[in-house]
Amino acid sequence: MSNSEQTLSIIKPDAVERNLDSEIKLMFKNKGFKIVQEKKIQIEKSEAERFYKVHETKPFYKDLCEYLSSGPIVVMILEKENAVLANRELMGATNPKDAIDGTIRKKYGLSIDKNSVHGSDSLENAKLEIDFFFKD
Ligand code: IDP
Ligand code: MG
Repeated sequence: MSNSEQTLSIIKPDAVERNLDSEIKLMFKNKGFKIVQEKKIQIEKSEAERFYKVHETKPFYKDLCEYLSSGPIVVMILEKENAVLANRELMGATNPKDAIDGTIRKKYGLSIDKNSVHGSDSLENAKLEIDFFFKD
C-alpha cells in the first residue's frame, strides 16, 4: 500500500549563501524524494515570525526570525512515501553537533541556528507549511 506524503523543506540562508542548494537538492533526489514545487525567495521578518509562531515563547525566537529573513531561501514541496519522517531523518538532529553521518545537517550545518535546512515535523504541520508558501 502506498503512503505517499508531501512535506515542506527550506534550504536556509546559510546554505543558499554558500551555494549548497544544488548539492542539498541532490541529497533529496538520491533518497527518492520528488521535488514537486520549488522557489527561491526572501521573506520579510514579519512572515518569518508568522511561520515560526510555535516558537514565539522561546528565547531564540527573535534571532531565528531575523535569521530566516536575512537572505534568500529555497522552499520546496518534497514528495515520497512517509515524506515527513524520511525528511526529518535525512535532515539530522537540530544541532549539527548531534547529527549523524549521512545527514544534511552533519554535512553542511554550521551551528544550532545556522543548521542549513528546515523540515515539517508532522503531516499536519506539513500541510499548513505547504499552504503558507505555496497557496496563492
Ligand atoms: P528543527 O528545525 O530541527 O525542527 P526546532 O526545535 O523546530 O528544530 O527549532 C526551529 C529552529 O530554531 C532550529 O532549526 C534552529 O535553527 C533554531 N533553534 C532551535 N533551538 C535553538 C537553540 O537552542 N538556540 C538557537 N536556535 C535554536
Ligand atoms: Mg521544527
